[in-house]
Amino acid sequence: SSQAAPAVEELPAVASGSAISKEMTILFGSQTGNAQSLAKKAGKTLEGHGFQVTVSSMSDFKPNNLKKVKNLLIVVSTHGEGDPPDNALTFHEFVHGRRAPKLEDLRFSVLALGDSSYEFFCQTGKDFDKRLEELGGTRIAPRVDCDLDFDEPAAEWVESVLAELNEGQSSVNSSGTAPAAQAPAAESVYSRSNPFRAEVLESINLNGRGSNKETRHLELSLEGSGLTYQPGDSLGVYPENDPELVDLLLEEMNWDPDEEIKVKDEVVTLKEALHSHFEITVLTKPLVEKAAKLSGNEDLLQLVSQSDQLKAYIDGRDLIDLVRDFKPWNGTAQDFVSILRKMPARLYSISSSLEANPEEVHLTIGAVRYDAHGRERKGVCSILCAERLQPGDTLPVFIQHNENFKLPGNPDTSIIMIGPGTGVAPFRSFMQEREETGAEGKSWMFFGDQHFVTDFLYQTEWQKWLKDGVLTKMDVAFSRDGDEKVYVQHRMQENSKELFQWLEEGASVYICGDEKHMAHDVHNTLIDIIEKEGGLNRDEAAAYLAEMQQNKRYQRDVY
Ligand code: 2AM
Repeated sequence: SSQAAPAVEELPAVASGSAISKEMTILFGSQTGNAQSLAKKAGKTLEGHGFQVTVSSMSDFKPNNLKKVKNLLIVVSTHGEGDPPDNALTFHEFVHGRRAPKLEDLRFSVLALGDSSYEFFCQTGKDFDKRLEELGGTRIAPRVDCDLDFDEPAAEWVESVLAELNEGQSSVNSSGTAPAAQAPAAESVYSRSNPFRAEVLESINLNGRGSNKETRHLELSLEGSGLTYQPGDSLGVYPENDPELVDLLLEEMNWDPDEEIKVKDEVVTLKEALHSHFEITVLTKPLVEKAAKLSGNEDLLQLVSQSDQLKAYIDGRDLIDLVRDFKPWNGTAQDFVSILRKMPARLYSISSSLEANPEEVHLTIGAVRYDAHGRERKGVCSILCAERLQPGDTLPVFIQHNENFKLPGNPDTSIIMIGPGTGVAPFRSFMQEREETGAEGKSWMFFGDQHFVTDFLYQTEWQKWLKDGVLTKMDVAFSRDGDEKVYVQHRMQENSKELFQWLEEGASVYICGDEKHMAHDVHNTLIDIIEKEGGLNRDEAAAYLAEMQQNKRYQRDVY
């Protein structure tokens, strides 16, 4: 309803014949915090143009109020196999369900975030966009799908929304971005678009000799940056490509490494551009399609014409494979480089507490190495950290705040932490914080990895916290020490009675780590336990967990 709206100048009539309301609801669904910060930014911009804006997480929004909303912006990311973020799940389900209301008076627009190297690129945004139209809504502006480099398209989307709301002229300043679309004031000057060069203080392999794994513990200095973070936040890191891969590419393409290349407003050598400005390791569908257009190569055009073939081709292959397989490449290096994705930042869950380590940030990074299509492949950032980065070197970093993975506000609240492998990271931060602040709540850690002897990450720290009572209880699952696999969820099952008791007493549950297998299985195990110990049926048990999630007592940081 628009009774409280200030006077509106001449505005075009909408479908219902009434003037456009100056009320705007912005709902976000965010896992890592990007959609959330973009939603807030959009909110500030719209407020600057006289709108009364409500910005809310989808999980905090009462679905029954949807009917009353006149103007709705949705900012939502997509995860895994086209899945909504946790805090979008319930709302996504509601909107797609039979109880969703008719929305003939609704005007809406969707900003979708995603990663074009995944098959179901921006799927959740596409879902909402399609469904809101089906329910009778009218688009304010077309949906915008953003790849990893989302800042510019997101700002353009806000502008197009404003323009359509007949606010266009005043919204665009000379730099092309809306005036209020700047980073919040009173924070560090360093951000995603202006990263801080953090010095490496320490770099240690946490795994013992003979392990199948290499897990880097990095300590970085934030001195002089003004950057701050809370347990549960992540650190964004801009990596550089492996110089060997860069040389291989230059050779393969017969390019002059010293050729000057334009990257945005900068001019750098081709070698430098390939080293630190562009992604050369991942093939995405849009990239291969652009490459086909650029080269006009018949075989490549044929490949991109069939979605299934293209999908099979890009799996496990990189840019070097592409340029080898579809030679020769005509045209300039500049043209070729301009189809590449800008080097995206990698996000790592922070494994330290700032309270306990002033002006430092610690990371726990698993080195990624595997074979595919006859060549050894290496993770860009993890291998930079494991193999090339030395103490004294610097890394461009920024803080990615994550409101969706936070210690309980009340230090007396019990916490249950489930974090096998590098999923241990934020829980080291939680423990350091609780120790440093003298929090009294109980805490229970489930950790797992392959072998006790080589892979018990931060073992002595956990043992000390247990001894000092900072940690109440710890259960570990070493999957490859016995004849049968044991995982964290088996330890949870063995402790189901006590675990359910903790839940009943108000404990919060946190999962961090692998999404596809671990987090999924642990989620189902939680439902099993609630079903069994609570004497509920499956649906009721799922609802119990869903309610915990709604109340922020069940939080996940999964990847
Ligand atoms: P595995 O590699 O021996 O199968 C950290 O990587 C630990 O998580 C390892 O012990 C790994 O066991 C285990 N893990 C693998 N799949 C899992 C799953 N679906 N649920 C829980 N833990 C899993």
